[in-house]
Amino acid sequence: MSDLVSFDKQGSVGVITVNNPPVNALSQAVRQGLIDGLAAGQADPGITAMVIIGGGRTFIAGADIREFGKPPQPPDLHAVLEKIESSSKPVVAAIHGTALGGGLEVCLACHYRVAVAAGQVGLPEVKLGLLPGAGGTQRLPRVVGVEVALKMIVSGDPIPAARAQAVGLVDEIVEGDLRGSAVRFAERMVAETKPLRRISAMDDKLQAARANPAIFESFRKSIEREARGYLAPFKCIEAVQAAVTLPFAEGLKRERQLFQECMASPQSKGQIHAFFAEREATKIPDVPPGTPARKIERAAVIGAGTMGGGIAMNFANAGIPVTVVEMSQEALDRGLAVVKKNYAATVEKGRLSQADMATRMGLITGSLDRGAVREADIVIEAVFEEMGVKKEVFAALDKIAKPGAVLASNTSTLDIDEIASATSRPEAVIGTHFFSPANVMRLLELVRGAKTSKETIATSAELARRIRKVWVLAGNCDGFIGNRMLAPYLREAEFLVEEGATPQQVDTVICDFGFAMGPFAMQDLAGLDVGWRIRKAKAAARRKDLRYSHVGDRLCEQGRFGQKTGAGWYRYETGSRTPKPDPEVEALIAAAAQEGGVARRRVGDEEIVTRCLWALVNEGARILEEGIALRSSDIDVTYLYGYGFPRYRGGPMFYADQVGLGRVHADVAAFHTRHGEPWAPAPLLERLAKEGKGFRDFAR
Ligand code: T1G
Repeated sequence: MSDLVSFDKQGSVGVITVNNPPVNALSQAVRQGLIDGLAAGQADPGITAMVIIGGGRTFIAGADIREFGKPPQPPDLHAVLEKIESSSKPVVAAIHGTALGGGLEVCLACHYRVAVAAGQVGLPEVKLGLLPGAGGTQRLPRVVGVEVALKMIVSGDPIPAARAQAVGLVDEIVEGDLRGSAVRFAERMVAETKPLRRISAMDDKLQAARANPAIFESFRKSIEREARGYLAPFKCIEAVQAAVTLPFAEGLKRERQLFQECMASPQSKGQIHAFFAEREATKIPDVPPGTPARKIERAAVIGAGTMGGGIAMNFANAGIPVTVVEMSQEALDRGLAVVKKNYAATVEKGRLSQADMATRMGLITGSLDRGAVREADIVIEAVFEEMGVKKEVFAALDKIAKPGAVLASNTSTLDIDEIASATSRPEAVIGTHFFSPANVMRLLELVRGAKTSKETIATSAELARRIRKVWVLAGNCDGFIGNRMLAPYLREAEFLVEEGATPQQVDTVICDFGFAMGPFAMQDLAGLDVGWRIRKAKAAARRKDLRYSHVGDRLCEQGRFGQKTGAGWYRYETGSRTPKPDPEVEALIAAAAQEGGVARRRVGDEEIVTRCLWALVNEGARILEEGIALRSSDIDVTYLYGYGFPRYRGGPMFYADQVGLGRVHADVAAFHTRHGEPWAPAPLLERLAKEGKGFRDFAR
């Protein structure tokens, strides 16, 4: 037997245990171990049945993703599954934790499946830009029917054991000792001489779809919007369709073809990069696992505006009592009413029960007394984005908050060290930059000040995990990682419209590239006045890096702040969020171009992509070499979860590596020649391009 798979007997049942921490991935050694275990069970006359179970915290969570792209090592998973299904002795899968991907495919090759109630099963391959490649698309529809199979495979979301039992995927939910229960279940199957159920031979659940082939076209239509730009979801549908139209063995072949098409596509590389980047971001070299972290049992939020309310909802959603402090009753009532409306909308959509809504609202308390933060383990300030206001709040918190409490600011651009200097405990101050809407957007940018302690970082990271945020640690600078890169991106977008493009052309090109939204529609959503205030503050501070198109200022001077004023870069009909091109804006742009002496011309789509993307990447390279981001993949995570960057492209830095830094640097250098200083290539980009390397190769 291999070290990672053990075989032992319990009564007349052979128990095959997979022990490959942390998630029992199906590495080569595990596959070989399974083959050996099955052979041992088969060969032993004293063995009448077998159980496959996972050691540690979970059943098998899939193929070993780290093996992808490497030369395949035998035995392949198909061979393992063929051995399981063709066994003459019943094989029972015993599921706890998560049976995912290849792990669920192992279960589907077994003759029976039992699970603990907390178990989850799913086929998440589509989230990696792939599809279930070991029979999952052929066996699952044979058990649960085509409709359920399509939902599970195309969404990639796991289902709980009870639901799995309801759809016929799990035969029994067991309590207590899983191993013992599975052995007893196997013995019962033998005693009752139950026929071995080989899923590959089952067909009845496919009849309905065979009689109604339109099911596939309508399912394709139903995902078009959400899966825009993605390859894998549509390949998944084709594979399930093959299960209905082809015999099992042919269907397997078709699945393999489609799997290889996904594996060969750049999309799976982008999505697999995103998978590991998200996990890598949580590793802070000087704040290792085990760094003491304060337990957050109570929280407080200063400010009940859009951000404050959304932040408070995160705490309530995680079961943490939170006090929201405001200056006036009217502002407090308005803020809490928005929170209530947001929860009611979620109940309306059936994604939250009325009872849960009441529980969460019950965890949110409003107060006009700053003293109410006295018991909080963390206080997050979400007040007006102005340094003076922030410092006044922190000076007050310093006197009220209990010793050891984390004092956090939701600032999106301001200097954390200057904010911390208003307190006597800068080690307890950290930036917790949420993204709007804060109860929806998954990204949390934690901003480390010069004096922020490791305990404060560890406590904030643990909190981020509890409120289900994907977090990235950023250094302290103007705009941290995300907004600092966004500034040159927006700068180029606005120069492009001055030079001849239109806002809708730029937005369309950027959306076709895969972004959830283009730069102009995004600004209208966020509000143009935020950027205007920052530009004015910088102008007042005579900041030299202030070269930008003045069209945005012209719009704001006319009170066009975006959706909230019914007009910005676009105009909006009352009650509608649909951006409509506005000839007034066209005229305003032409006037600004003339004023600036800009000769307007036809702007091509390719130029729009490269100028916007490389503006991001060039600034990203500066952020990396300054140590504001620890890794280029952290920048990718920031843009994937905070700015709607297409996941199948892996993030701006990964995308640049895929294109090749030689090409990126050449484009940037050409822009530098044509458009001047703001396009000076980042030294790191220049160096890596010369060395033929990528951002992935950059290590501090
Ligand atoms: N392969 C390799 N490493 C994996 C892995 C996998 N499948 N899953 C997790 N890890 C690593 C992860 O990088 C991290 O490493 C550590 O395990 C803990 O993970 C043929 C083709 C199971 C729900 O997509 O969703 O099967 O950072 O931090 O939050 O059809 O991991 O510590 O070095 O995420 O408790 C399909 C992927 C594969 C499941 C646990 N399976 N994993 O979550 O821990 S494709 C998946 C997860 C496939 C077949 C196809 C989650 C989890 P490190 P973690 P967690």
